This record gives sequence, C-alpha cells and structure tokens, in this order.
Amino acid sequence: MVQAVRALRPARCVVVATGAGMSRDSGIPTFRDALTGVWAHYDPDELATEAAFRRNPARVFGWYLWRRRLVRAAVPHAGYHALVALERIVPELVVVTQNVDGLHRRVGQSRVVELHGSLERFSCLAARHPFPPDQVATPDAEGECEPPRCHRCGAPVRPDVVWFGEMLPQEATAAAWEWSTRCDAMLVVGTSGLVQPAAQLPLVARGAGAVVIEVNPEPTEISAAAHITCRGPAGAVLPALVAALTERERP
Ligand code: BV8
Repeated sequence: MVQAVRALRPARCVVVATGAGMSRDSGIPTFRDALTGVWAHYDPDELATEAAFRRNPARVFGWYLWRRRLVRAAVPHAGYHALVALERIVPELVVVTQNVDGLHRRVGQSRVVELHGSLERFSCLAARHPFPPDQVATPDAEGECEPPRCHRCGAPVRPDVVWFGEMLPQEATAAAWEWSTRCDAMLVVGTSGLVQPAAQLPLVARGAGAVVIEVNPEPTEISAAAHITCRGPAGAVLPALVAALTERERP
C-alpha cells in the first residue's frame, strides 16, 4: 500500500481500470462467479452473445433484466466513493470500466468510459435504434422475459451492452487507449484480465511508462504487468489508499 501511495502522490494523470470485482463488495456477483437461481446452469460467456439472444431472446433478455434489478438494488461501497474523492486530489482522473452496472456514474464519478455498454440502455437488434429504458418493465420474478419490439423497425429490443464477438464502441475504445497512453499511473481494480481487448489496457499503460498498480484479492493475468500489487478487496483497499493520499495533503 505504501508503494502505491508513493507512486500515486506525484501522478498528474491517473486511469482507474475496473472490472466486475469492483462491484463484488456491493453484492453484485463477478462475471466468473457461478450464476444462481434460474441461471445457475448457464455460462455467462454463452448468454452474453448475439447468437444466444437470437436462439432464445426471452431467456437472454430475462437474464439482463434480472441483472438490472440486482444492480438497481445494489449500494455502491466505500471504494466507489473513494474514487470520487480521488478526483479532487489528482489533476486528471478517468475511470475506464468493463462493467455494465453503471455504479461509477451513480456515485457521481465525473469521467467514466464504459467499454462494454450499460444495463440501463437498450437498442434494437436490427439497426441499434435506441429504445426508451423506461419502457422496459422490470419483472417481479427471475425468469425468461419476451423483449419488446423496436418502435421504428419492429426488431426485438436487446440490452445496449457489448456481447462476446462484438466490437467495442469506437469512441469509448479510442478514449480508453488515449488515456492509457497518457497516464502517469493506472490503478487496475477487480479484473481477471481474461476479456480482450480491455485486458490490453494495463500493458498499454506500462508500455507508455505509467506505473501499474493492481488491486485484487487474487493474482490474475494482469499481475505480471503490475509494478505494484495491493492484494485485497476494492471496498477496503481503495478507501485506505485515498485516505493515505489525503492525509499528506493536509497542511
Ligand atoms: C471483440 C458485457 C473483436 C456483456 C462483457 C472468438 C470470437 C470473437 C471474439 C473472441 C473469440 N475468442 C476470444 C475473443 C475475444 C473475446 C474475449 O475476450 N473472450 C474471452 C472470454 C476469452 N472478446 C470479445 O468478444 C470482445 N470483442 O473481441 O471484438 C472481434 C469481433 C469479432 C470477431 C473477433 C474479434 C467483446 C468482449 C466484451 C464482452 N462483454 N460485458 C455482459 O456483461 O453481459 S465482458 C464481461 O466480462 C463483463 O463486462 C466483465 O466486466 C468482463 C470481464 O470480466 P472481469 O471484469 O475481469 O470479471 P471476472 O469475473 O473475470 O473477474 C473478476 C475479478 O475480480 C477477479 O480477478 C477476482 O479475483 C476479482 N475480485 C473478486 N472480488 C473482488 C475482486 N477484486 C476486487 N475486490 C473484490 N472484492
């Protein structure tokens, strides 16, 4: 932790790259956690594809609505608020997230790049016509749910997330790469580093001379690229890190 504080103190530009582990301490299962309830026997990598949606739209759409319900009930933990506080200490800070739960935005983080879209946005399968999220009712129980039809072209409505096999949004990808080549330090929080191309970001940052700090209770595919490792949960490590940085800030 001391090394991480020493590395962050002089940093003028910091990227915080977060994955599903960032939301674990708010009770949201990580992507690799076994799914529970009606979804227990599905593999998320299979459900999170266009092919799965075309094969069984009600099953995939129901899974996303269940996740949106879970996320809406979640309370962002102290680690989320620590990253908002970090914005006041570091001259330039951006959060680049793989998560689709919208928790960084919910706590008021000013700069968030969502690489994989959001559970709160919807568009149609045929032409990605936007669909009003308030017209997507949240079912009371877990289970399959027939998606509504696009008002413009009648195609089934899908969640506005990036499925496996789909390109990431152009703008978000360009911004993430730009920030990763410019930053002095990158905090990599709660990602296994299994999903591409997001997993390249720590390598891009390191290659451009940034200090890479990993926050994760377990070793990951990213660990080899990290100069500094804080082995622990985001909900505890991030508040401690920011408190230590704030301490020396006091006159
Ligand atoms: C792409 C939105 C170009 C959906 C997600 C074959 C064909 C096509 C592509 C591929 C292919 N084979 C491989 C690929 C590439 C593929 C990929 O990477 N596959 C992997 C599985 C091998 N990538 C893609 O398809 C990407 N697109 O490549 O386009 C292309 C196009 C066509 C043809 C070829 C190439 C699109 C990837 C985006 C997928 N969408 N999300 C949804 O959410 O439903 S990714 C999904 O996984 C989530 O967003 C999640 O964030 C993300 C990554 O997982 P992690 O965040 O790392 O979460 P994970 O569970 O893995 O790890 C959690 C970590 O937290 C662990 O390390 C754990 O230790 C830690 N942790 C636990 N508790 C805590 C904690 N940390 C801190 N505190 C705690 N308390």
